[in-house]
Amino acid sequence: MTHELVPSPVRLPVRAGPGQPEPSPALEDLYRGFERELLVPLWTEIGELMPLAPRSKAAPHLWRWRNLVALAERAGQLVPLGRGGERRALALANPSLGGRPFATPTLWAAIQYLMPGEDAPEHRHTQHAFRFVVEGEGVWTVVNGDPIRMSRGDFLPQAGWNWHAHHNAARQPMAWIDGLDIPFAYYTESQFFEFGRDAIDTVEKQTPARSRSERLWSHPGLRPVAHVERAVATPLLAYRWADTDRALAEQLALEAEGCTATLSPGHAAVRFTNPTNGCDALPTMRAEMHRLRGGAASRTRREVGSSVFQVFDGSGSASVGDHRWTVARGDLFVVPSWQPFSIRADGAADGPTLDLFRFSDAPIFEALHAQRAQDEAG
Ligand code: GTQ
Ligand code: FE2
Repeated sequence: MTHELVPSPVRLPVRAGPGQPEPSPALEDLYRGFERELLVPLWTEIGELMPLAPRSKAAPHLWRWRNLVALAERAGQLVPLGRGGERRALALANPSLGGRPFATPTLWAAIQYLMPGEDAPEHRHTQHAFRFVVEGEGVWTVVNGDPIRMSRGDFLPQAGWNWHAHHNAARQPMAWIDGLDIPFAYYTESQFFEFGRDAIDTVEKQTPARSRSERLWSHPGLRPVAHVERAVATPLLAYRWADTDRALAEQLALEAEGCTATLSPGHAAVRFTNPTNGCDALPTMRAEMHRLRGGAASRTRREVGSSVFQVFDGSGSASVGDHRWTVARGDLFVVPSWQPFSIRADGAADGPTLDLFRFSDAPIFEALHAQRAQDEAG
């Protein structure tokens, strides 16, 4: 390991500004003294360190699903899967985060790919994770020995430190997206990792339609009385598309009947929550499904913290900061902290909806009482 022993030079003021000293040979000498002693004065850095509002280092960016799938398919042919590499996962690398595999300063988003019959080996880590499926089926993710079917539209949380492996029981490959708090754990230096068994049990290669977790926890409003403790992460390991779809459809129908408010006209959304406490399913990540009626637009909003969106169905446009893209099924885009964003669905009210999966780091900022949001005009 090499240590950088040369301090970065203290910025000499070109001219004195508000709260800045007059340049002089004596001042220059003082600044060289700071450098030798590894000191940096606040007055040269304060604008960058304490801006009036968040100025994200991340950039808004869009990744096209068809391009990701094509590369994942190639990786499936060329890159073997096994111990050490652990997963055939391709992470979205934000163009403004120095080439690191980070979608935002806190969030990892990757496309993962399994060939027919393949197993991703068992491991566990403190980073929280989930899978979201935009297309395909045939893979079971095995969490603490419980095989969980993965199908289109399903949200599958895997809280930190649970053993997990993935098994493709089908004759065709499958791709999905992973969301993890890897960058957050990286910057806060809080990661632990353990390898599991090299091969998962044949029992765990079973392919039940319903997992043990769902049989116990997937009954709305009903909680097993033997399990009344609050759990920091959800014990329900699969949130099925049929339920999410119905919740969104009914929300829009009730809005049309004048019986409920939505986020804005024609914009319904549901959040995936932990049935033991009503909070977010995972301690560090919020996950939601949004539905916009044809022609409807979300409000324009800025929020502390960052988000990743994936279009689940339909088409429309997304606007983030000064970027604007047309989006279609599978496309992914990131919203950096405090950048204004909005979404609009193509078509007319009686046409198809625009459905978007969204995840964010909001629970971190809410826990720290650092969350802020602002609605913008237009
Ligand atoms: O599937 O266990 O995209 O551990 C990154 C790290 C997926 C996984 C990722 C992981 C996994
Ligand atoms: Fe993992």
